Amino acid sequence: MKDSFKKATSFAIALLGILLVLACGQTQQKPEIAMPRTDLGVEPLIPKPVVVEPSHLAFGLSENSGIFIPAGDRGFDGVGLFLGEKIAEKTGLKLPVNPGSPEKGSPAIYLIQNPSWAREAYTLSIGPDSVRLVAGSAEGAFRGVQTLRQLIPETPNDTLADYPIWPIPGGFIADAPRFAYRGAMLDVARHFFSVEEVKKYLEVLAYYKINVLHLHLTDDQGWRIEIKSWPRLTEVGGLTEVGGGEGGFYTQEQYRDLVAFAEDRFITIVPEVDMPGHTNAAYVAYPILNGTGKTPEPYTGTRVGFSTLDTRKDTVYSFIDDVVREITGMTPGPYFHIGGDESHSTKPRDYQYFIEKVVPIVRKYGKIPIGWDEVATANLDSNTVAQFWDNEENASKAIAKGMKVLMSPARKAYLDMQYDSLSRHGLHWAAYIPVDSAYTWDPATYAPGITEADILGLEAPLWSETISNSAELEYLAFPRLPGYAEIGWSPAEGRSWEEYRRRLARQLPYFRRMDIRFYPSARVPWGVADSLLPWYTADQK
Ligand code: TNX
Repeated sequence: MKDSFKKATSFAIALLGILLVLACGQTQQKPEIAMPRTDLGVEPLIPKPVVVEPSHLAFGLSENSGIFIPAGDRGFDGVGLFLGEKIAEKTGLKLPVNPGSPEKGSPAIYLIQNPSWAREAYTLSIGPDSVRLVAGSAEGAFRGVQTLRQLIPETPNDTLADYPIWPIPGGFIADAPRFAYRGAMLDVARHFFSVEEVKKYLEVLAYYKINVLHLHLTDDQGWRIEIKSWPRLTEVGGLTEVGGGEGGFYTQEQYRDLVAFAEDRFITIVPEVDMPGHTNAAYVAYPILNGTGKTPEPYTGTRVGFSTLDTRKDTVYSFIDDVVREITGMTPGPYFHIGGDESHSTKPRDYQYFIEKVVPIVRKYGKIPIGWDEVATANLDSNTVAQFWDNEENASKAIAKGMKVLMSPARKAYLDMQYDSLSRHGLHWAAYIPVDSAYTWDPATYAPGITEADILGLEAPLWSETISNSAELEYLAFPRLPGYAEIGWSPAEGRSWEEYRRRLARQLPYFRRMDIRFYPSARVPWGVADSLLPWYTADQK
């Protein structure tokens, strides 16, 4: 028995040897490196790709690798350089981008365009000799690059050769998003966030294939964007914030810089100027805009619904025209957000009149208007988007008008909701949203009457009444944000919290590398001692 087993094994080894020699004979160029067996099927990719077929082989990323991009396509150039930068940040490898034609047999990453494909679709074929990323556009290639980044091991294998090799699990991935609009929103009005803080957020959004950042630029407590024709908006309106801090604002130059940084990551910035309510800071700067009849005073509390523009004054509409003109002039994306929420101090007929006057202004500057769901109470046509946050009746009205709906139900998608009653930051007027609750819902089944075909996408808003810096932002956004990214990108079928939470736990090295001070929810199996997690205090257990 033992003997025959031995015989069989030595026969198998000999056969393997022969096969190996044959295989070497085919490529011939380099000494064969025995790569470890891999499993692409268990990699912690977020969002989960549509198709993943493991080959169990590996691509050895090393100093010998190069990145090749199609000639003459500036978009692909940028994506190739971005990939090179990110590989350098993670591994220290400085790979040449387009170093002439690849040497036969040297391992290379190819970005390849197939213009007949959908814009964000891509495939990744990872084999022993090459990684081939095929995409319909530079944008699709950029999404695929995020998948590739996530597949690079945190640490190299130093035993395979006399230089470090990062084995990338082999196989095939085919992927495309479920929704065209996968957004996050940041309220920079209640508390101001600097350009650097917003860029840090954008960097992580891109990693999870989120493609929109909606900036809530104005509110009762502060006006955050320079408008050259109305300079007091920032000179006066920019100086306040919740809690009495010093506020702040973006100069137009800084705003353009943010937009360009986002554009490099194929993220669209959607600027919001909230009106006719949420406008106290605007009319503290220019009292002529005030529609309340009360003397304007700066406001640094957190109440809502007390302010309104004067909807019957021509000056108000020339003001809005100037604001929309200046901001859309810096906005390459297709949308402009007009707010429209919680205008409790505006009479309903004035509110409707106002929305119906502002929508054409936005259109005049070539943008698609978006408004919070209340805007659906006005007479609008199908070219305006309603952002559902609270009121299902408003959403139904929007759908009846043929408008698309952007899904941000507060009870599931509000990043400013506390995880539980012990959370350090956040509110809980809509719900407590623990990490699993944020993940286990679907935009197309959330409310009766809102179906997949009505939905433009989803967005996770982060209101900033209770947060004022990156650390606090990250406490609320992470680890919930990757879940919204997955809901927006991946198919709904087969989604499971049990499976997802394991992939989420494995984002830990990335969170650490990015210095993301996430909330270490006990519902996620982080796999390290609690004391090694950020924000850990014994009372949180
Ligand atoms: C509701 S959601 C608001 C915001 C607040 C937020 C706090 C929406 C359109 N309006 O003004 O910041 O709740 O969670």
